[in-house]
Amino acid sequence: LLSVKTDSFQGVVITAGTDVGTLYGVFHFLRLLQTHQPLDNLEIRQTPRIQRRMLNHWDNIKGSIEQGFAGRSLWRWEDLPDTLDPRYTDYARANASLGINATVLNNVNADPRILSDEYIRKWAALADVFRPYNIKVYISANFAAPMKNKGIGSLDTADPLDPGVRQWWKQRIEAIYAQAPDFGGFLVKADAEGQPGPRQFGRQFNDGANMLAEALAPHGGVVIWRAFNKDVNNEPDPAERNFQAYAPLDGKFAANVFVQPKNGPIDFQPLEPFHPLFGRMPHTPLLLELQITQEYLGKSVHHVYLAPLWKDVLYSDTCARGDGSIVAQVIDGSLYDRKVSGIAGVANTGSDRNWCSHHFAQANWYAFGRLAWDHTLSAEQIAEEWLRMTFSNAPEFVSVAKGIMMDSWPAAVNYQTPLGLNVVCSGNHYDPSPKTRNGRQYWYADKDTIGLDRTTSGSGAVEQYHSSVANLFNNIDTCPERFLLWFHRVSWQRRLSTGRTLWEELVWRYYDGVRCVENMNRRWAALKRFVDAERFEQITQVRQRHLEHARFWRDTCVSYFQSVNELPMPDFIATEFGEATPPTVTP
Ligand code: GCW
Repeated sequence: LLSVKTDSFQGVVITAGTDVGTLYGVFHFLRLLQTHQPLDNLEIRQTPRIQRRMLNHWDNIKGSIEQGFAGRSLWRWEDLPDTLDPRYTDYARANASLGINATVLNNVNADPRILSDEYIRKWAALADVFRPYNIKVYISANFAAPMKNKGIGSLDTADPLDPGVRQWWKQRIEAIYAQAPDFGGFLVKADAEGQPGPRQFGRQFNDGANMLAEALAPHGGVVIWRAFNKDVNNEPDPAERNFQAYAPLDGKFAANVFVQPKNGPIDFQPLEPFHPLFGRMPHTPLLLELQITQEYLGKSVHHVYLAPLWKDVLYSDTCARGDGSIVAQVIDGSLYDRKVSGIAGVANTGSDRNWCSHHFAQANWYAFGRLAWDHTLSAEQIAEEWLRMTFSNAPEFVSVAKGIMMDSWPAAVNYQTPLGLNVVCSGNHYDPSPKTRNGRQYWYADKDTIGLDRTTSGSGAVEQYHSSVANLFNNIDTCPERFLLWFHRVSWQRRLSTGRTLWEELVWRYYDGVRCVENMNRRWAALKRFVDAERFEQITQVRQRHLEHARFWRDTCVSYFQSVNELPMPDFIATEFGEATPPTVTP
């Protein structure tokens, strides 16, 4: 984008080396207009830092969405390919405005029918709609599809080294490219949570991935193989599993295979240390999986702005090639001078009229796209852009609303999983359930202590990190307190940096998290004059539910932990937080 002024012309020139570059340039120009930026001295040149900027939809063929909280799937499979909902175009345009250039249409818990001729025709029609917006379609493949697809050859094995199986995939892939010539490739969840995989047939992950990769390679397709394999080994610590399964396979994957770990080693918790695989698989392109949909972060009820969480992961130092080898450099390829790169976000879109249910949840879709394009953007800047384009450019509105957004994630960590706790939730991943989760899998509380000892004198899990990182986490004095109970088993009486004991600090954080939500809501109430009545009312209502649920988390957790350690409630509850009585909820 270049502002030009001559005697006969004044304007902005938008140009690029490719057509799609021009499209992105125009969207950027619109963003400048909508956010009221000056246009007279533009000299903006951009290239995306990450090549594959993908949404992963966990949409099922029957129309439901796994961990989706914004209505039914956008894809109307029964009407495709003949009827094309205009929302498909809106979806593509919205994504293109952020630079998102890839979408996996179906759930990683994949229905094999998606690979049938009938369904290929359906999703090839979606690919046709998305193509002008530079969005490539990918599909989640069920690894046992050769055994499950009646009518397209039903084999009695899916062993990746079996010639018949290899042939089956080759033919399916040819059928796909005949309909969708720019098909991106397969995303695969293998040997995890009941999904089939090569291990079932006595083979390794790389055997499975490479078999698919070989069939896709002549067409330019790739395999994205998820490093999420709960069922694979008997390792009781879920934080260790995926590293153990994948680190030994580094260098054994074909050139067109990506391995896709989640941001942390367990599962999209409110806060996790970065996944130890980042920086420990130098010969394999790793594609980072983030979760935009708020599976563990209050679903569509809690307002949690996720850009700070993602920035936190992207800017974690793996130390893989000396200090300053951040996760973002592993992902964008710069750390290893790699030519290929990718990032994925599990989508939070659905057929709700506003796409994402909670009005503020849309900021997370937006932020994912912006960070995938340029991870150096700050969470504040992205929030500000989104607020200005979504609600108002009024400076008083923007600064207050941005403050609310920026406070929301730290608050959620505090009222759900402070100090390195994780998986405190019940099976619905929404409500608290500390009583059923107390154990040696996630954390363990008894009368005197709490936390898991993952240090070198405990399970040794910390050694999955590069030694500089491992040393930091291993030492209780240098381990960041927000990860304390993740790596250490700690006495309730230990004094922390705040001067409070561990028990006091835990209580403090639960109360402080809720107080922060109260504060967010008060600030929101003052913004009424900037927002239309309909959205203001909807947001105000859902904020009230958010607050009540945050209190439920606090009261359930604090009273449960107190029932375990039998310590008195700290005095500051009355003095600092104005609660005369301790919580009475029975966990
Ligand atoms: O966290 C779990 C979710 C599952 C999901 C799985 C995965 C798609 O509860 O719903 O399945 O992770 O990431 O594969």
